[in-house]
Amino acid sequence: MNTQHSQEAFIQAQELIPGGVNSPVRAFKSVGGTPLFIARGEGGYLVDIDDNKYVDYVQSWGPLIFGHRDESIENAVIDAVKHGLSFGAPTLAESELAQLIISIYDSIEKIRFVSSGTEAVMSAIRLARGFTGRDDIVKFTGCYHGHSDALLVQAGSGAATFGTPSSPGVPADFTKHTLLAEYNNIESVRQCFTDSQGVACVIIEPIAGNMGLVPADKEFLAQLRTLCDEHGALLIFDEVMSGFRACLHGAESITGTTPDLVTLGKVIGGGMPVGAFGGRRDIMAMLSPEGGVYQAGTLSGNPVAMAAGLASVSKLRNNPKLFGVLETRAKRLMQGFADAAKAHNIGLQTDVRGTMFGFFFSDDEVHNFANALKSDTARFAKFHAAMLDAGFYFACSQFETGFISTATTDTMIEETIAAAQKIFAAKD
Ligand code: KE4
Repeated sequence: MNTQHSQEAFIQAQELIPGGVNSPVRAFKSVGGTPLFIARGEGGYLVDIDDNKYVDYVQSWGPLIFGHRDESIENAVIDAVKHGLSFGAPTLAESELAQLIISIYDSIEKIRFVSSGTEAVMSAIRLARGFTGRDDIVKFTGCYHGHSDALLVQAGSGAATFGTPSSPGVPADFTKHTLLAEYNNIESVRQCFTDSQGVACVIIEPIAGNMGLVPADKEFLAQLRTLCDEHGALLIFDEVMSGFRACLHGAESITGTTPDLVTLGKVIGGGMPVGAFGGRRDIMAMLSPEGGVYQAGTLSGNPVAMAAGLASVSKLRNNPKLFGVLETRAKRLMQGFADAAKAHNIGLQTDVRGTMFGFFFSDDEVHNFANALKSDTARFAKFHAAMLDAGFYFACSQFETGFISTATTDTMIEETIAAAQKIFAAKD
């Protein structure tokens, strides 16, 4: 692929924007090469500014379950724009989208909209702390919940469960109430409860997508629920990525474990900036202006974003069979990759949950972040570059998840598998 214009654009962008990007993962740092500057989306395709076309398996990191320029979402946005962009006052669209999501998620009795997943999680944690009157929170290594200070933590020294900042600029004081446990390891969670003076909440991606795709074991989530109940802590499912991507009615509907709060984003905005957090009525009642836990946002519930979200989520609710159809396509893609890798003695672990798929270059199964870190990221980087050159756009990090949209056709999937077969066959 000739990517001359992207290369030039990236040089210029780096003079203007740190790293040339407005979100770090986009810079291709973990896979190498130059990020593509995108000119437009067309259904299941991205087109870059050099007019190269790619089958898009990133879909803006999840939101675009109907692909690019979905007609109903586009018309809803255009219609909303004609009534004004923003009012800073209640609109019917906010109540409509709230009612729609509440009707789909059994665990959500009330919901608050914000403008990003980070905001949703940050607010949900403040709410959990306000509701329980406790300060400590438990998260899992490998799970990403946005970039609010308390969640930018890494494992402390030795066996300590208390986290230390994973980023400069985060004071140690801001992470001293964050404890780290190991995904799918209930003993590590028990240890956090033992070490803590009082846990306000446990937050988890029930279907983790930020260490690659690593779903939590059903039994583990059930044990998590029991542990939270024993200690009076809240259980928060961060479904910003998996919400309306793994299934229609939330991870609770396929795992059998019900959270106290859920955070959402991505698909519920249809490609526009929307995040949300919701859950039990008694907990949500603590939120300002009903209760004392403060949270606010100028563009929260923006009517244009609500229109896009309504169009997107309504179509999913009206086509519940869609997840089964897209999961079949995702499974075909992963089976094709697995068969091709096996034929060339390449260790590959694959997994699918609804429209989400993931693969690790590893001989061993991946059940937590430590396992994921052992995968061959150098081989992933080579694979990513070769697939890009062949016209297939995958997430530019081993520790991300791929997505199938309604615009990802069977033909595209077969072409993708054929490209992978060629790449695996090529000698390193
Ligand atoms: P945002 O603030 O990026 O809207 O959402 C943060 C967030 C919260 N929780 C989960 C489970 C998430 O996956 C995310 C954001 N996901 C990443 C992709 N892994 C967004 C891409 C990016 O950071 O540019």
